Amino acid sequence: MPERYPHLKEQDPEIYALIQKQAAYEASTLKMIASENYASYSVLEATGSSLTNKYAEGYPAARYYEGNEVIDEVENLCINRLKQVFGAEHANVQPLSGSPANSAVYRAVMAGAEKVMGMPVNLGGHLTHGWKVNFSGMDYTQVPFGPSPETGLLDYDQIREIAKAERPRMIWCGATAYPRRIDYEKFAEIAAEVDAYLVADIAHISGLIAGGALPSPVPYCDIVTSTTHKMMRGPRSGFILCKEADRYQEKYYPTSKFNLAKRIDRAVFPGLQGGPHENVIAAMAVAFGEALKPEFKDYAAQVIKNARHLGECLVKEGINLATGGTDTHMLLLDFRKEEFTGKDMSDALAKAGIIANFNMVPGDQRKPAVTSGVRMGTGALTTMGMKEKDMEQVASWIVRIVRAMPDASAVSAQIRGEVAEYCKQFKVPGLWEE
Ligand code: DSN
Repeated sequence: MPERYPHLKEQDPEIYALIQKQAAYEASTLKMIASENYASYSVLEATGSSLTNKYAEGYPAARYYEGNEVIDEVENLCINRLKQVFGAEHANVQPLSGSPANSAVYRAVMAGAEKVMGMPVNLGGHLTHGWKVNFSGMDYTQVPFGPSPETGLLDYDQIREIAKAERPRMIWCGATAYPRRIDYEKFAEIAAEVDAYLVADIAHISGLIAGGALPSPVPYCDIVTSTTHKMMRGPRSGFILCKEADRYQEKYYPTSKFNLAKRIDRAVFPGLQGGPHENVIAAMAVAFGEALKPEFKDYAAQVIKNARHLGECLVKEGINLATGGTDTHMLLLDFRKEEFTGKDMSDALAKAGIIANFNMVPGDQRKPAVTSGVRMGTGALTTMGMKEKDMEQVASWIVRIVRAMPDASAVSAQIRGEVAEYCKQFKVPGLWEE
């Protein structure tokens, strides 16, 4: 492994050694956590740049500190690239990550303890979509919906019925554990029928949308939020896109002088955050620049081809997948019929160097701390350069482990060596390349 970070190595060898240790671990294992990826060296360098030293509370041309002329150029470049990537009217790039972005949405469109319709975490949603132990479930009332326990698919007629009966003020469409396309047009019809704001949380799939491999929610939704470190391959951060005008201004904000875009900006700063992380905003600009290149389209398409092929190989060997397959980067392996749990399986995979996470699957009767499923994704493997034939190799390792359960320790140990050897033929950005 190349020696990096010479100053850090000299001044703080303990942290330096831990960074190198994690890098070595990642370079010899398969990063299959569906929400992770490898950022490019350019993204890493911008994240680690001297822009970290500047306070810039406020927005471009309206800061509360002097000396932000260059910082304004950085943030404007980031905003303009992001708007170009998604064809959005308005963009805010200051949310520190996905949950802060979603918190700002509540502050921008919810007045009190109104109803928010979203998927609970155990049905594939996110903490911030109204889950009971999150602020969004404590301060607001969640109206839950989720995929069918039988098919694993969203049932739009049922979603419409729930929305009409409950009349939520806001509807989240978006998921952390749903491998199929979301029909934003249908959601938009439903939201319009009940005068609800429609918000898409595209954290998992924003890179696939940016690369043109999945349809965009931007034309259909009032607001779209995302993280930037998943399929987008940026730094750990978040953003919010929205329409300038609020179509419900008369109904919900008749006396406000602020349109939707202005309310989003005010919710992020000063509503929830102080100084933005301009080094990270610069790194986001780099990632959005990468997403605008033609090769990013190839990347996004290959991520999905890889996930589909991996799924087909697993199904052929008798492994059940929620919904039977995938349209995205994500697979949900369904072990409801097995004696072993999702956690048993993700532990066995990790011992083999295949790093994924245990996850609830539709119709799961087990508790969230064990689950019956394993969630995995192909974003990082595709960034390493893996293609369909590599997915066949990955599938054969997974199958060997499943066959050896409930005690796969010997098989996992054997595969651990094979995985490490296999990884050597790929360049892992940020770990091995110079
Ligand atoms: N933690 C993310 C995930 O793994 O899906 C969601 O925020």
